[in-house]
Amino acid sequence: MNAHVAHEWNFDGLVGPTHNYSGLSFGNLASAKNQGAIANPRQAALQGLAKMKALTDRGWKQGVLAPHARPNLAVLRSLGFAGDDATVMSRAAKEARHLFNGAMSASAMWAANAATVSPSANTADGRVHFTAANLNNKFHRSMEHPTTSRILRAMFADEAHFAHHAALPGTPQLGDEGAANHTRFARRVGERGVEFFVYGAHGFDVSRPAPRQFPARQTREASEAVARLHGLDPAFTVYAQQHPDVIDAGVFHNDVIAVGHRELLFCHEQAFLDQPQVIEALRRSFGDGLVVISVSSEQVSVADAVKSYLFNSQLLSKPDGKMAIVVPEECRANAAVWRYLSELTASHPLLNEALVFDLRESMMNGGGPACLRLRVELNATEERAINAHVVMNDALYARLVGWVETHYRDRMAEVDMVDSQLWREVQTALDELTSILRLGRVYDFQR
Ligand code: SUG
Repeated sequence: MNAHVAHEWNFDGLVGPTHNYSGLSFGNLASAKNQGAIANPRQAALQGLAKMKALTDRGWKQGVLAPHARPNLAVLRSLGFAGDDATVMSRAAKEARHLFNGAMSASAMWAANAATVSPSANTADGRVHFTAANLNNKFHRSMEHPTTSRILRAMFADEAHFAHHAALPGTPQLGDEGAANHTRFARRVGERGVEFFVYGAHGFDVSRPAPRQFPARQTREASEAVARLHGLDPAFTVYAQQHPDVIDAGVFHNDVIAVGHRELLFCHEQAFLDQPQVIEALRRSFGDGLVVISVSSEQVSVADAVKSYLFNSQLLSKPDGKMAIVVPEECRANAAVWRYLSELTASHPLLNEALVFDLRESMMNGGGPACLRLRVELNATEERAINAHVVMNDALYARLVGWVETHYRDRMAEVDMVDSQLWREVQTALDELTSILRLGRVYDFQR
């Protein structure tokens, strides 16, 4: 057996039954714009599953990351709402709507924010390392990491191969948003390569450049802590700051403006502060052969990039070594973006195919194809050590579609959320899901 035969796996967040539009993410333009819109959780989950199935059918390695239980009654109780479950929910909804909506959010679907993952080829102890993201910039996301950690441990349980780190301390100075601000470059999947950490601001030195209008969710200090925890070699670790102006233009995570895979960096020319130096640092660390596609503002404006999510795409290796790019329908609907992408894939020697998916329900909350997935590079030995029940295949797809159709509603407006019947539905659904995916007891209500 050759341990170097490795694959990039994508574990996609399965959209949870309370998916809704509450406008919770200041700085995320889609979330603000669609506040109060009526969501369709069933459709959202089926759209995500359709992407997973289509990529599986093309031969890419795909798994499923379970949703979280909502409302998060434990969080509401910790904030002083007492009584039975129904009373906690109705009091919170009446007295502190923002807390109630936060406790209802299905935001764990955006798996790119679940954790930062370093493959064994890069880590000092030769294990795959996971650090759950503290997501402390937003109340509704800050409550994800305890459950995320339990789910990741239930999927990657073998301590001989997998190391799990708790989220960093929950202060904005150590704000960590996980893989959405992290990319790995390597000549081949599974080989030692460069880890690229992108932060929005310095957490402690406020004299450094920072966005003015919207928050920088990730700090340099958080990125450095994750690199230390994972035992990364500084010679193969590069840090870069997001351009503060693009954060103010709605680029709340780096994966809204840049994506990388193997030897390719695909980004907007305004993605990083001091972009030429950033690319130079990457070339120095990577060595020869790094390919950079830097898209100019004339080709695609930052505003169009944010609207279409061109860079919130997945780059996937094909058997012949070329790559496909997975983009949302919004790219096809944007004339400038579609023209650019069609010309790129018709002429580029490496990136030669675009795959388009309807992810509208997630997109309306600012979550594109790349937000929905967590990448984990696994060699053959590690692949055999994962929980096989989370691996996408025809049978699991059919089972999960049936599960969604049985348990999910097709409408979620604000009024629909204040309903203790919904809480019971979620519990029933997730109990069943943990047995399908063999996760054990990962939810508070099961413990
Ligand atoms: O954190 N939206 C998410 C979207 C996350 C996208 N992830 C990546 N770019 N990797 C966020 O802003 C909106 C929820 C609401 O408004 O109801 C939300 O949480």
